Amino acid sequence: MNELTLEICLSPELLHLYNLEGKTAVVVDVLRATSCIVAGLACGIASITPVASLEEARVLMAAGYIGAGEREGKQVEGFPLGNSPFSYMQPCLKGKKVVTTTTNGTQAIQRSLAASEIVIGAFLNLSAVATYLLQRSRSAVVICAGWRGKVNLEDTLLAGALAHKLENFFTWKDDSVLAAKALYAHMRADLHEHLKSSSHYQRLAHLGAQQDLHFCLEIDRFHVVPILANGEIILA
Ligand code: 3SL
Repeated sequence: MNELTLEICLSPELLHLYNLEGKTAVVVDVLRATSCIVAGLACGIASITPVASLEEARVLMAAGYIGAGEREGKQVEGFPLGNSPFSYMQPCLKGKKVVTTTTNGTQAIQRSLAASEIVIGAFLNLSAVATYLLQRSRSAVVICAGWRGKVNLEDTLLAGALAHKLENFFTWKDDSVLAAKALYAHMRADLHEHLKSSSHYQRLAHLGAQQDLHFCLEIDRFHVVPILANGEIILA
């Protein structure tokens, strides 16, 4: 059997160093894009199409999609949804198609298209993603969305949590896996407390998104695995 490798790309700006071909890419943007996608699909949204630009999103909105737009943490004018997981969980969205564009998360997804498969990860579906990766039995790269090219603590911690769950089954050579795993081991007892001084946590706290911060750090609330298929994210 081929050796399965796990890699962690701490920022999309480092993606040129990784070969995604033949591998599963797990895109993570804990605060908040991938948490929204996981929560929305778990609560009944039919599909979520991630696009890089506001213009692309507006085209799909004109075709009947419900638009979610976020820039700099704020809801974009003219978009019915912002980037709070609670807005994605509204019963009125059941069965609907959503298009989303965010500052970092949807960009990271678009930049990972060279992978054989793209999986959406969050703390909300941590164990489901780990189990899925084991079942797929394919080498994987966790791609942390970060913030405008910079590394984010919350995405690194989620990558470390995945590495922790997979350590008996995958091998790794990169120090990014060791570092993420060590950080997670150090902070896992109280993720929320450790993240309070981190940059994006602070940004969202200033915007009044306390409820989202608590929600996005819940572990295993949903047992779903969103994957990208033909340009839209659906449940595996
Ligand atoms: O950058 C993103 O993709 C967003 O998740 C950022 S925010 O949490 O909505 O501010």
